[in-house]
Amino acid sequence: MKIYLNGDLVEKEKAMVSVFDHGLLYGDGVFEGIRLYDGCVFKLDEHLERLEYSAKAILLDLPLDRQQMAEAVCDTCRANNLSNGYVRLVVTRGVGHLGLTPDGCGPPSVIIIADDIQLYPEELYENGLKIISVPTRRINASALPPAVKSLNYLNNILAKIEAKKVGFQEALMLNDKGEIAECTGDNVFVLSKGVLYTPPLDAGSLRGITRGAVMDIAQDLGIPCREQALTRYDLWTAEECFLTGTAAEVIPCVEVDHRTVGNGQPGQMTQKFIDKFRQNVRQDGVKI
Ligand code: PXG
Repeated sequence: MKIYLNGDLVEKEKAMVSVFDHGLLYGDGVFEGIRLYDGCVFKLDEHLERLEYSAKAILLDLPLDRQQMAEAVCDTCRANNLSNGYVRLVVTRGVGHLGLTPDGCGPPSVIIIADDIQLYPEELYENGLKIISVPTRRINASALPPAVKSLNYLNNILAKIEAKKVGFQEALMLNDKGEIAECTGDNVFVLSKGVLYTPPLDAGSLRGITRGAVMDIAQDLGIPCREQALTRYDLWTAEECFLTGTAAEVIPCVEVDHRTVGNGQPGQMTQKFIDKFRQNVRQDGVKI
């Protein structure tokens, strides 16, 4: 496997970063997870825009412009003969000294890994996922904008561990007001009385690319979609619920906090979103 590392494509075993890289020392950096479907990178421009915004928000100057970054992503996929997979694009503050200050750090380290993807088993798309809310909260939006996809995922990791410890594959994360923020790496949607709802970004949700794609599908299907603060009660009493993310795509959720959602089967509308999303990913990509 070839890894893109600061302009070179190097063998996996030789793809090393320094122990003084501030991405490792402090989680000081940003990243993206991107999908490749049938030789086309899905929503590449949207991912690169989000990466640029994340970098800008943390005052990190990306060493490559949009076009160069796009080429680096495509080159990495080609170098690995990949036509379907997952691309992890990471930019760290770079190598520096001990101490928080980024003064003396740099240049930023750019890492691109293109690999196969570990998806949820197909069985879960057919029967639905069961999720549980956990004690670890999403970081307050006034502390760190949730739109910044930074390398700091510790609270999401703790949430995942908490869910797994009690036998669930995915955790529902709340914000400090007790409203729904998102799952550990996926956005949340519910369908209630013909309207699709998802938490607003200031509730602590990432501006998910899949979330955006699902909102576009809702428009195409003529289903009203609202960004609205949601509580656990709204999920317990919804007719349908699903999660969205680059890795998971659109996955039905049939149980929240031991309460059955709808009739306990993936909803009909959810199935429409899954089908439409799976169609779109094969049409909307950038050829590598
Ligand atoms: N919320 C969070 C906190 C995320 O990190 C999403 C929602 C979904 O966004 P997209 O743009 O993918 O629709 C994400 C992104 C992984 C992994 O290894 C996935 C994400 C983040 C971190 C790791 O599967 N998803």
